[in-house]
Formats: sequence, structure tokens, C-alpha cells
Amino acid sequence: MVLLAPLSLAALTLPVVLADLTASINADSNWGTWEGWGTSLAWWAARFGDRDDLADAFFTLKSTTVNGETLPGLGFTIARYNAGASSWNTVNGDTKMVESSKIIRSRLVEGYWIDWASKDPSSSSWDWTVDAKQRAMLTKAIARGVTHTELFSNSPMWWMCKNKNPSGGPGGVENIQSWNLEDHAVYMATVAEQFRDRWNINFSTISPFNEPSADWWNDAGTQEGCHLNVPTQATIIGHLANHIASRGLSSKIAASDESYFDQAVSNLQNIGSSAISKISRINVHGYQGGSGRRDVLYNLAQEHQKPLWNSEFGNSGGNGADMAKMWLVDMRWMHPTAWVYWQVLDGAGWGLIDADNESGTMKGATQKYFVFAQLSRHIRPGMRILDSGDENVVAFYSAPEGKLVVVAVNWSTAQYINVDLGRFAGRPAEGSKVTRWSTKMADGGERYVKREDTTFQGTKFWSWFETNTIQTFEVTGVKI
Ligand SMILES: *[C@@H]1O[C@H](CO)[C@@H](O)[C@H](O)[C@H]1NC(C)=O
Ligand SMILES: CC(=O)N[C@H]1CO[C@H](CO)[C@@H](O)[C@@H]1O
Ligand SMILES: CC(=O)N[C@H]1CO[C@H](CO)[C@@H](O)[C@@H]1O
Repeated sequence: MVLLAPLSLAALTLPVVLADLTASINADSNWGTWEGWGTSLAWWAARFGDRDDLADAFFTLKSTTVNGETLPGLGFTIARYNAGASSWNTVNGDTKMVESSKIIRSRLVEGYWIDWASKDPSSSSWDWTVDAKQRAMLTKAIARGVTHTELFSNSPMWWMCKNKNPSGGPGGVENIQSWNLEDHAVYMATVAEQFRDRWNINFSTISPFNEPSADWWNDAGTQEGCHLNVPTQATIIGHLANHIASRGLSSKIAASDESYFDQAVSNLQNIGSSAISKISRINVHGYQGGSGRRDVLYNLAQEHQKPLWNSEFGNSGGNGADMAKMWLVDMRWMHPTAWVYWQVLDGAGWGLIDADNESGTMKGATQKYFVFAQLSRHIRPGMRILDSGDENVVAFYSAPEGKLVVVAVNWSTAQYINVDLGRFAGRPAEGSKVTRWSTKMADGGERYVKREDTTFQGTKFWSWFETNTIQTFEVTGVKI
């Protein structure tokens, strides 16, 4: 901000105002069809998975009371179920899982295949009673309308690991034994088969790896994880495709859930055409922050004609601002068709509801919860993703409803943002109402407040944006 002297007294009382920004939505653009929002179950659900209030808050659009607080339901339609890698039995008298000295117990997830003696899921090598709470939340999520279920793995079962430690190998080296590559595929396919046969749950997709190129999965880790070289991934994908087919499962393969956009690019360039032909969707995690060639990854996905999801994002900013920023960058450059938050219940600003995954205690919703409401309650499956021409404005269109949803943020000095629909074939009548919701991305700020004070005029509507405020607009009577 530049201060101009001399200032008149009148000027001092006026706010500094930036020129209006106008986003002109490109009605001809099409960056794909939105598939939904979601969360990974794993740790939080293994702890809190028996709670109906949480299932309602995350997997319906209903207003729900959680710990005395009324929350707008987030309406997620995607749930990722974590096939655990841990069990505490002793095999052949002396072989047991090795736990990292830094392990956080709530991050070891009970696995179903507890020893290598038999591949038969009805034998005593398998235990189908474990992990009841995470399964309960998956069941509740499906009952409430989840349409996309994914089975994912952070590490092969501990006994397939070279050092028997499901947190990783020494120094982050590949930790699966060479003779267990097919077994990891058998594990994933058998879990999917048993979920179908025992609980009538058909996983839409199976994702056999989690951040496999990362070198931070090591034997002193705090959670399950396993580095897997790209050729190893290719081999496992081949086996997994065979084991899915031989069990008559409808599940498709999603891969490789790399941490960074650039790792996903390099993975796709090296994994080989055979593996690529067996992968139905590219999953990538959003941990490269503001850097990484999201655009290159999008182009590769287009070239291979695969959908592209940001299948995992999580961060510590409890006010939601950094999350919103990364989502906007994703939408602008990577155009994912779904966006999945890592742990909706967690501590240290990571959760949408603040909770301690170890002690099982829960506090209130964070500001981030309401930032999520600005997105997931309005941007719904089936909507077409449009180009707004501006990096801080996104637009989605629902053809059956003739409805345009616009989400915009201002990160800096307060100003007006205009949204111009001059390029649409049909626009709302002069003076029609545009509904808006707004959340201030700062602790203690307003939370998802609905207002009916905006009207459509000429080809536009506009709204005043306070600094760090996210607003969502719903405009009806729009035609492309
Ligand atoms: C799961 O798939 C099986 C076999 O294809 C089918 O019979 C069953 O109805 C499906 N269950 C659900 C809930 O879709
Ligand atoms: C007690 C405990 O382990 N809490 C952890 C829960 O998860 C958050 C974020 O991953 C950690 O920061 C906490 O330490
Ligand atoms: C100064 C500043 O950051 N202004 C921003 C306000 O919001 C618009 C749209 O989000 C941005 O384009 C401006 O840069």
C-alpha cells in the first residue's frame, strides 16, 4: 500500500479501496465433470467410527448437532477405507510385528491377513473381526449416500515387509520382500472380495500404494508407510488386475497416490504402458504446496484419458485459508474432478473437527469445517467445471438446475469482485436474487453466513470481499 501525502481528513476516514476485479466466466469451457468430495477414514474412523452424528455431519447435507454444536452437513460422497498393515500375533513361535520407537498407536491400523500360512480367507490366517469401527463408519457413509468407495493401503501387511515394520525400511528404502509382491495384490483383492461377500460393500476402486516414491517412510516413523520403487509398483498393479478379475470384482485400480504432483508425473512417465492400461484413475496427493507442475499432470491424464483426483489433502491451518488456497490452485491448473480431505477429525488444526486421535477426545469444529461447507455443500457431483479466467474465482454449472455456483476469495485488501455472465446464452432476469454464503478465514470470524442481499444487474452481480473471506454464490436461471 502506497500512502500519498498530503492526506485530507476526509480521505483518512475512507478505507483503501482497490479497483474492482471482474471475473468473466467462460461458458464454453469444460474442465470436466465434478465427481465429489470426501475423506479418508483410517485413523479417525478407527477411533470414532461408531458415531452417527459424525456420519451425518460428513456424509449428509442435513444440519447436525455434534457435541452441542449445530453443523451444516458437508455432503461428502467419497470415502476411502484403509486396509491396515498391522497385527499383534506371533507367528511360528517367534516372528512378530516390529513397531517403530516413535509409533503413534492410533496410526497402526489392524490388518486382516495376519500370517502367511494360507491365502484362504476362511482360514485362521485371516481375521475378519478386526477394525470394526472403521468398517462401521464406511457402512454408515454408504447408507447416507456415499457413491465412491476406495480401498487403500499405506503399507503391505507387516510380515511382507523386509524388517517386519509397517512404518518403513531403514533410511526409507523399499520395504516389501521380493517374494511378497503378488501377496500384496492378493491382500487387497481378498479384502475387497470379503467386503462384498460378508458386508455387501463393493469398492469402486482399489489403491494399492500410498506415497510410494516418498523416502520418508522409515523404521522410525510415526505411522504405517512403505517406499516402493516404480518397477515394483508396476508388477503389483499387474498382479492386482489379475486378482480383481479372478474374483469377479467390479473394482477398478487407482494409482499411485504419490505425495507430489511432480512425482506423479515422473511415475506416469516411468511405470510403463502395461501398468497404465490397468490404472483407471490417477490419484495424487496435494502435498507439494504451491509448487509442482499440476498442469503437466493434467495434460498427462488427458493424454491417457484418465480421470484425475486429488485423493488426499491435509494441513495444519485450522482457519482453512491455506486449504482454500491450495484447492484454488488445484482447480486452476490441475482441474481434478474430486477432492478428498485426509483426516476430518484430528488435532493441531488438521481436523475439520478438533479431536485427539490418541485419547479419543473431541472438541469443536474448526473454521476449516465452514470453509469446507462453502465448497462441498454447493459444488455437487455432476456439475461442469468452468474457467473463470481468474485464479481466485471458480465456477461450476449444473445443467439440469440451470444453476451456476461461483466461489471466490480475496487474500488481500478488501475490494469488490464482479462476476460477469456476459458469455452465457441465458442469464437471470434483471434484479433477481443471488444467494451468497460467506466465511472469514480467521479464527473467530463469521462461519458460513447466508445472505440474500445480492442482485443480478445487466450481465453481472458483485459483492464486497473483506480480506481473507471466502464467498459462495448460487445463481439460478443460467443457460450455457
Ligand atoms: C456388489 O456386487 C455384487 C456382485 O456384482 C452384487 O450382487 C451386489 O448387489 C453389489 N452390492 C451393492 C451394494 O451394490
Ligand atoms: C495425540 C496425537 O497423536 N495427536 C496427533 C493427532 O494428529 C495430529 C496431526 O496429524 C498430530 O499433530 C497430533 O500430534
Ligand atoms: C490485493 C488482492 O489480493 N486483491 C485480490 C482480491 O481478490 C481478487 C480475486 O480473488 C484477486 O484477484 C486480487 O488480487
